[in-house]
Amino acid sequence: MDCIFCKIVAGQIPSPRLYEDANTIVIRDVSPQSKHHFLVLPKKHVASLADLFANEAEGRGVMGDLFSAANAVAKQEGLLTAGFRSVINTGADGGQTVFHLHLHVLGGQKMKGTFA
Ligand code: DGP
Repeated sequence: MDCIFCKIVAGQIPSPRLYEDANTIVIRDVSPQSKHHFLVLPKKHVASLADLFANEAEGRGVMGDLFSAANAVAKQEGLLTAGFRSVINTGADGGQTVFHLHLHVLGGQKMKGTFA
């Protein structure tokens, strides 16, 4: 499968890992939209949030993994007290450009605006 995030998970494309556990890695976004901008990726390929919940139990598990990793990396990078934003873009109208599920974690500055 030609998936850039699968290649990062497999180590075929080098990308430093800020955090890793059994099911998840966290990398820096290549095009940061805030002072800190991380991407939380499930190691197992799933295209999007919409696809993930084709299996309800698996969906619940993966979302728990992603938010647990997001919180861990926010703590590690010193964002917990000041706060941060977490975002998942889903599909064309959601602005998703890479079709391997990922959770954006943005912080290190006061976020403005919320929606489009
Ligand atoms: P989204 O629009 O939600 O699908 O966000 C995809 C994000 O992925 C976008 O902010 C840029 C980032 N990105 C794309 N390619 C790469 C890459 O090769 N490495 C890293 N670290 N980030 C990437």
